[in-house]
Amino acid sequence: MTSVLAVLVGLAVVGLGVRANAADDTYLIGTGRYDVTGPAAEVEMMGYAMPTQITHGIHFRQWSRAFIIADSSDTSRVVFVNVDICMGTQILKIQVVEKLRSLYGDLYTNDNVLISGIHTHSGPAGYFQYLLFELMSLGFVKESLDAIVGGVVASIQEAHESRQPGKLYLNSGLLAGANINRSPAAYVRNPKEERMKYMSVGNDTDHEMVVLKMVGTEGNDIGMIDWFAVHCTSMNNTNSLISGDNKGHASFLMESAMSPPGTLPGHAKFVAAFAQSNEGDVSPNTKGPHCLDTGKPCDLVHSTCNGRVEQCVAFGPGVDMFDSARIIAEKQFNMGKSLYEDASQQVTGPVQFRHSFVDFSDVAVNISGKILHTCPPAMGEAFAAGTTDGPGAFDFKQASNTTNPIWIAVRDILHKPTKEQIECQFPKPILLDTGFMNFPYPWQARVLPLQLLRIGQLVIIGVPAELTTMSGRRTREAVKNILVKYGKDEGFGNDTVPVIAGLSNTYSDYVATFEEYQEQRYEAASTAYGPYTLDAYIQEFSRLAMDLATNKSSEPGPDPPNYLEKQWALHLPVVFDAAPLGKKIGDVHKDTVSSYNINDTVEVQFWAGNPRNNLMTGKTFLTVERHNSTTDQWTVLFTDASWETRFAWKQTNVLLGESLATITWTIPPSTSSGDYRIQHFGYRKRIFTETISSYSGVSSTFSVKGSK
Ligand SMILES: *[C@@H]1O[C@H](CO)[C@@H](O)[C@H](O)[C@H]1NC(C)=O
Ligand SMILES: *[C@@H]1O[C@H](CO)[C@@H](O)[C@H](O)[C@H]1NC(C)=O
Ligand SMILES: *[C@@H]1O[C@H](CO)[C@@H](O)[C@H](O)[C@H]1NC(C)=O
Ligand SMILES: *[C@@H]1O[C@H](CO)[C@@H](O)[C@H](O)[C@H]1NC(C)=O
Ligand SMILES: *[C@@H]1O[C@H](CO)[C@@H](O)[C@H](O)[C@H]1NC(C)=O
Ligand SMILES: *[C@@H]1O[C@H](CO)[C@@H](O)[C@H](O)[C@H]1NC(C)=O
Ligand SMILES: *[C@@H]1O[C@H](CO)[C@@H](O)[C@H](O)[C@H]1NC(C)=O
Ligand SMILES: CC(=O)N[C@H]1CO[C@H](CO)[C@@H](O)[C@@H]1O
Repeated sequence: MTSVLAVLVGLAVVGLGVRANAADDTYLIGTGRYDVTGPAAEVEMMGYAMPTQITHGIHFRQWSRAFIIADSSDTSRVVFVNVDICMGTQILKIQVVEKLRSLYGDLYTNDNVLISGIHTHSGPAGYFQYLLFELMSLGFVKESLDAIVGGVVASIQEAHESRQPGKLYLNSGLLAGANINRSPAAYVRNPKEERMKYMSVGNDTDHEMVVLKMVGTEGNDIGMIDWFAVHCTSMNNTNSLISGDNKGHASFLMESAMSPPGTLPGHAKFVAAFAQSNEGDVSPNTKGPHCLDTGKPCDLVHSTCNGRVEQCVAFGPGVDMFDSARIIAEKQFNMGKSLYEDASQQVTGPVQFRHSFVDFSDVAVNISGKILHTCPPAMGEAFAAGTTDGPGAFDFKQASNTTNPIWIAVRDILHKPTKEQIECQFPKPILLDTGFMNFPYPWQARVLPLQLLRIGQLVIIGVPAELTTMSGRRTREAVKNILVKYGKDEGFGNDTVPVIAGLSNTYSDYVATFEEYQEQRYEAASTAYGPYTLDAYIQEFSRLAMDLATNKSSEPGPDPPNYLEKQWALHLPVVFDAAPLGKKIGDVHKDTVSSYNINDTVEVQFWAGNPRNNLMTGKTFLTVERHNSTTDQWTVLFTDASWETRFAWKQTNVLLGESLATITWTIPPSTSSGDYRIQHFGYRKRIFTETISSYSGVSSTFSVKGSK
């Protein structure tokens, strides 16, 4: 009797253990991080399309964080790359894959590498090949693209070199108070029954955060990826210092927390990515929109004050934008860290991937037997109205059809939409018929990449756009349903965890639901391929999911074009740098005072060279150093990648090539008493010879009355 029971129990254990056998729950895990910070001067920032928002220095550096995960037998691998930039782009992906091919043959390809942007609106622009996204940056900016390509590839190389056996765990939880919906008037158009399903998980935004924890076989911490939907628009359109915004800072906070005290930013062994998800209609500015002039709430439908958008701005929870970015970062970090610590759902099962290119200008979408079509891309009027995170200008409003004759005339000069296009995009009032604008090269993409990465029960859905909250929910649900229903043989069960990796591989603006599209707020006006864009995504992702579930390879689809050779780049190079008579570049212009206390801000100004002469990739434009009296040496405590420092650059005399670098350091409460100094490093370009050479400068030594 006992022996029969024992056998039965034994069988049951074996049965339960099928998916958790030794071969199936160990992975080869590699992590890497590299600097991608672009030109810190004179380049438009990507995101707000605000002509005056031009880089003038660095608050903290931008990084690429790469994760390679292979099955234990190393037969199949996927690469997830999270980059502190506004979005992944087609030309970026093309160049990264080309470089990887030359380094590793066909180990890393277009199909198993996913590049997702965090959506910071405070990084240099120009890393695109479609003109719509290059208008404000005066075309293509090679310096921006090269910095990102180089950093992404280097982070993948580091991950490749660091691969080690380890285990993966999943966890998820709800984070309230870190995001709000910025188009609630569109959200409420979704069916009531559907909205009721999500009342307890955030209502009109997703509160759910998903964490993938990576540990070595000895239980040593390796890294994590955290997905949470919130725009990186805590820093607003008046900011000119490069910044990873709330997600970039959350990554730094997690990496610091997992490292010995004093580890400089970018030097932690632990790699933590805070990645973007379905944040299309999701703002971090939790105080909501108000009129700047009266302080009253804006009009809900149009986001206007007295009929215009300029004064309607949403504010974050902090006293200023830096403080708001910090608070939203800390909320994500605290939640992410506790999910990491408590993660117990072990990841088991194969590593797989599927990828298809799809021509979105005409997808036949089968909606319960009725065949409907997506359209060539076009942007609606509300695209020009902007959002409450960064309003537009002129007389554009969200949710409106003003058909102002002046704009109609401008539009028709660029391209007059055909009757078919107007009907296809209806009710979107077309402002830019981008799908037909090809001068000097296309304004918007037609061919889009769709990608699934599978790591055991985790399925990462790589979307080349910004999905609204409800669009993301529908996409996740569709993919999961197919995998669970048809994928038993491939090991998919009810525990399948689908996550949206937003802004991946290519940028194609927004995706609103069909119902939200009717409201024509900003996200709908920017849903480029018409009212059935989301349905097309769901259909095509369902196809990839079906391929995954049934062990079929996926249709590769049409290759995207490469327009690198055609790019217009009107952005001017650095002319030359000089210091005023009697001064050298690197000399102090305004020095520090002799002593400071905790919370004071130290400020020093140097005669400087243009930061574009050398991006100081992997290095720094500044150091804050403490004197060690035992060794008589200086220890670097902060760099330009630190939250506590700011490096601001300003041209003071254009004709004479003179400029100043202002470095500030806000002394944090943990600082020890002692003698300190600040150094500045850079490169200057000489007149006539155009040679570029390095220089440095140092402040006077000052004392800090610290807490230790
Ligand atoms: C849910 O969101 C809608 C707006 O999208 C709002 O009107 C409603 O008050 C919210 N309900 C709750 C319970 O928060
Ligand atoms: C941006 O934030 C600053 C505070 O840091 C605030 O003074 C300014 O009004 C904000 N501007 C916009 C357009 O949001
Ligand atoms: C459309 O989908 C229905 C099922 O909803 C199917 O019966 C029909 O064959 C499909 N039509 C086409 C043209 O694929
Ligand atoms: C916008 O208004 C014009 C004139 O009233 C009308 O003809 C057109 O159909 C409207 N367009 C949309 C997309 O509603
Ligand atoms: C999976 O979920 C479905 C629907 O909730 C349920 O009917 C089914 O019993 C579940 N299967 C398992 C193995 O838990
Ligand atoms: C420094 O500022 C922090 C945050 O505002 C405050 O809590 C702390 O008391 C201040 N410390 C000193 C020594 O002023
Ligand atoms: C000074 O350097 C020595 C030798 O590296 C080290 O042991 C000591 O901790 C340092 N002191 C401070 C205050 O950092
Ligand atoms: C297309 C595809 O994924 N084929 C896989 C089907 O399953 C076998 C056995 O696991 C794999 O070797 C194939 O690669």
